[in-house]
Amino acid sequence: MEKFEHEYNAEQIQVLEGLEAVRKRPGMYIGSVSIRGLHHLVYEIVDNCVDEALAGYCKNIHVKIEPGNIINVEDDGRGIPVDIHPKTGISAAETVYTKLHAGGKFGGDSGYKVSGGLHGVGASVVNALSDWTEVTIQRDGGIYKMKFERGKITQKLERIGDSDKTGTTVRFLADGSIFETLDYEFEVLETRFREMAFLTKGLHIVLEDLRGETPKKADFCFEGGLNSFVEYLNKTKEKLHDKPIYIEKDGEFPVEIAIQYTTAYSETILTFVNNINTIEGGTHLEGFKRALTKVFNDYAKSHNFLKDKDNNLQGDDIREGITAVISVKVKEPQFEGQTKTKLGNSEVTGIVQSMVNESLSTFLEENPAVAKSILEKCVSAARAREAARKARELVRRKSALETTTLPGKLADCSSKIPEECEVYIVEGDSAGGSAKQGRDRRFQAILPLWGKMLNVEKSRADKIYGNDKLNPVIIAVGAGIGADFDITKIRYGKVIIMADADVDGAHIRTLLLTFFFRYMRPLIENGNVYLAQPPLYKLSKRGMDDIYCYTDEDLANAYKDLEEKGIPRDQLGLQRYKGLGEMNPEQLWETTMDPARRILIQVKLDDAIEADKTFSMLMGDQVEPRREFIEQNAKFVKNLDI
Ligand code: 0RA
Repeated sequence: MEKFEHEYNAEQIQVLEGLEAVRKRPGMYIGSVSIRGLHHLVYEIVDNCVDEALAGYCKNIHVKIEPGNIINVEDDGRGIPVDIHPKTGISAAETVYTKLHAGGKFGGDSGYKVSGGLHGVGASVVNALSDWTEVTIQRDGGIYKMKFERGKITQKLERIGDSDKTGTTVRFLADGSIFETLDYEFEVLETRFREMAFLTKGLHIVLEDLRGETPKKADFCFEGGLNSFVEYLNKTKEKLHDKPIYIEKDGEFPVEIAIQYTTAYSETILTFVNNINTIEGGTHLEGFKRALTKVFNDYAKSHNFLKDKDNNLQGDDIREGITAVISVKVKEPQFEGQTKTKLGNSEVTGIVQSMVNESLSTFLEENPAVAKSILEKCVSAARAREAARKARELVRRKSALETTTLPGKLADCSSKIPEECEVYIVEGDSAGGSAKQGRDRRFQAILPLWGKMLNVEKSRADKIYGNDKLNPVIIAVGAGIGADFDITKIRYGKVIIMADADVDGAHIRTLLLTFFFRYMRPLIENGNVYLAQPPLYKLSKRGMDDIYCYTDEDLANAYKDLEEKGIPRDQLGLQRYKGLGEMNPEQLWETTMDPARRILIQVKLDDAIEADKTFSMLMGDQVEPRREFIEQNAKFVKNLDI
């Protein structure tokens, strides 16, 4: 919005070409045309409203999903300027919706969007990818309206009435010929808006879904900002101190941090740059970690928490059980890394570091009781780390002696090409036996597990190394665990969990997924983890091929199909499978293992934040939230869990 004194005629031509380019290669601008890209359109529009809120002018954002998947976003900001450039006749508002700002958000290394200051960056992209867009602006005593189709103006901005309010309303229908689906997922938008509301203290965001018979509504406003975020993440965890530690400073750039320790063994640190989740971390996280390590070590030494003064606490010890959210606003962020979600600006490290150094050491001096409970936990984490190191060395030495011995129970496949190999992790000896006989041994390996699996959510790393249930899994996968995990070393392209479709099966599935999530997360992120889907029913009749049904719905459909072919229900034998063990090797192959016929569910990590919460809740100490979750998701849990 800064300059409107360009050569407009030339500019205009460029505008059209620009939006054509967006329609030709939408992925460059919004990542993909899947549901993810679709949701991105809404985020682009809402981001502009959040910018207006950050500038101090907008308090409320109201997002509606209307019937027909029309999105309506209304804010009470100043309203996009409506003044018209005298030479060109083009309004500022029209320019915002038709001018493609330099570079695409996902396009190469230039032009990454800087939220918090630069208005209207994505609006033209949304416009270009929409069947139609309507913009209504209230400002300067009037109501103004303009319309577009597929990015081209069809109704110039005109004053249609009077208003003493200010604000902007955008309504659009995404282009069905571009997107794979137009079906917005309420829960996905809800999660993102909750996050946005946490990140912008006091901003009120309402999301309404008016598509179904019963409308849905989510309403977010957090006066506590990041403190509220951390409390939300820790809802089902045991806290070491009541209130989060809060750091907020506007130095060279704004930094906001909230920290709360729990009794958990995992660490959850979320980082944001200009409200964008930097999943791969970067210099802000680096600065935070350095300060944390230094401040706690200094405090431990000066207050005699360490027996051996030369023995420092390590970063990992100090981060055990931590939940923290870090939010920085940087003018020209450099994003690096595989998914361009790692902050690269080197000046950020030192600034965050000195800020945290100062605030945190003051906090500890002023709150000795909190300092004590955190440090006691750090010290016991350090002891456990030492024990873990010994356990690990023992494992290493053993395996060095026995030269890469694979677990005795593992029936390996003959191929050694990871991309084509799969390992089935199977619960129980009898199912394991059938799987071994039924498999295609060229590329399918079987690893049977039995007995009680370790709950990693309640165990420290020292219990995990050398654990007789997990060790075979670690060695079979072959890529190490934790910080040592190396995805390039995996021995199988597919790691498939095969468990019964009952409560015990769900339990073992959850335990294994928790383990993969906490100790081999790249395996999930890379899409290597799958759940096998054994059938629930078999329908049979003499002279007819058996029909396997994987859900109750499948069964109902099969009955209907057969009835239409003149085969009534009472002539059919129905077998209900209670467990994998009831199937013979051949059946197991046909229904659950044959790549041509089986159903595999790929475990995805769309939202690591929510997954983290779910795992700590499902596998953690508190019973009540778990019971609630299972009641609310009874069907979900029964069929699939997580
Ligand atoms: C630039 C200047 C001004 C408002 C905005 C942008 C603005 C953009 C959007 C996009 C969605 N909602 C918005 N609200 C405001 C106002 C400049 C002024 O009044 O002086």
